[in-house]
Amino acid sequence: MTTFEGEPDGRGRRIAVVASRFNEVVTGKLVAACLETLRAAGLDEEDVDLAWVPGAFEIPLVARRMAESLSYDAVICLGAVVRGDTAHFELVANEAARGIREAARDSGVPVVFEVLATEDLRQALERAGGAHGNKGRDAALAALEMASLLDKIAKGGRQ
Ligand code: INI
Repeated sequence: MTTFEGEPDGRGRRIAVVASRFNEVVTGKLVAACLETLRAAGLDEEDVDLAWVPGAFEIPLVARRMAESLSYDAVICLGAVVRGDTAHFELVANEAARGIREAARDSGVPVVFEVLATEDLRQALERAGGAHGNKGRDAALAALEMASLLDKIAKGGRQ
């Protein structure tokens, strides 16, 4: 039996980050932790590209474009949808999730989903460097792990 497991090693990787400006007090912290984690994992700065979009609703189009360019080992999506901000919370959160999933499925490139969907800003901040850690860091590690895992599967366990 072969067991496949990816490693969060950033050396030699190219990663794209798509982040939304809406609720930037949260997403800025997600982006900072994500970039710092990629750097600490060995990625060179020139091998990380960052695209800002207006809101979470716009993330899927840009994530898909970046994934389909096949220029990256993984694409990381960072956003914050807060229920208190809008009546169409569910629409924005669901469309972001669906679009990001489809970008990964259609491109074959890992597209990591860290679009927070919370009741209020406090809950979002707790996940952006507060009591619940920083989901930007988790996203970076997930992207690197997935890139490594797909490489290993492509080699069929002969490494
Ligand atoms: N976008 C977010 O990223 N988070 C939100 O909480 C949010 N709310 O609450 O409305 C939000 N709306 C904007 C949306 O993502 C689009 O940018 C906008 O609808 C234009 O297409």
